[in-house]
Amino acid sequence: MSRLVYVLNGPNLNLLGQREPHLYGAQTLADIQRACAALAGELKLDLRFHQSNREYELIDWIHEARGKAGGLAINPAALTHTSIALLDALNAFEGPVIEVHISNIHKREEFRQKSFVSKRADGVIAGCGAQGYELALRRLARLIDDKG
Ligand code: CA2
Repeated sequence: MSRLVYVLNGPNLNLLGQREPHLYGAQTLADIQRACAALAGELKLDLRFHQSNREYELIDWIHEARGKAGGLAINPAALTHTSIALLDALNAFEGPVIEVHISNIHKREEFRQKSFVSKRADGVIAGCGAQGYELALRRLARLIDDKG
């Protein structure tokens, strides 16, 4: 199975570390990308890490991952709660999908407690801060290793 993995990030996550540290911590997305790259090296994963404020770009990356990536982790940000288009794109991806949220969406406003993406996700990590991305990569590596 391919050891290529995509880590995708949705709208406003480029602002991490600049505002709302009580919710999302002090790490920037660049810090998270560096940590993911280091861990991907250890796990022998080939990492593609992207962020966009545009729904269609996230969908295009999911399409790009089809047929070639062994797994995908996604923090869809606010699109989690609204986007059937993202769910449809993920449904067209064959490999394992892990949904990541830095905050615990279940502890927050009611509108954050519904996730369209969870209808497709094989695993969901929420409330583990930026470490959630590392946990997602470890889970994807395990699933890829188990499939052989
Ligand atoms: O907890 C998460 O990771 C979220 O996906 C983050 C989203 C939010 O809409 C989801 O409900 C939960 C928000 C990302 C925006 O991040 C910002 C970071 C700093 C300043 C402003 C926004």
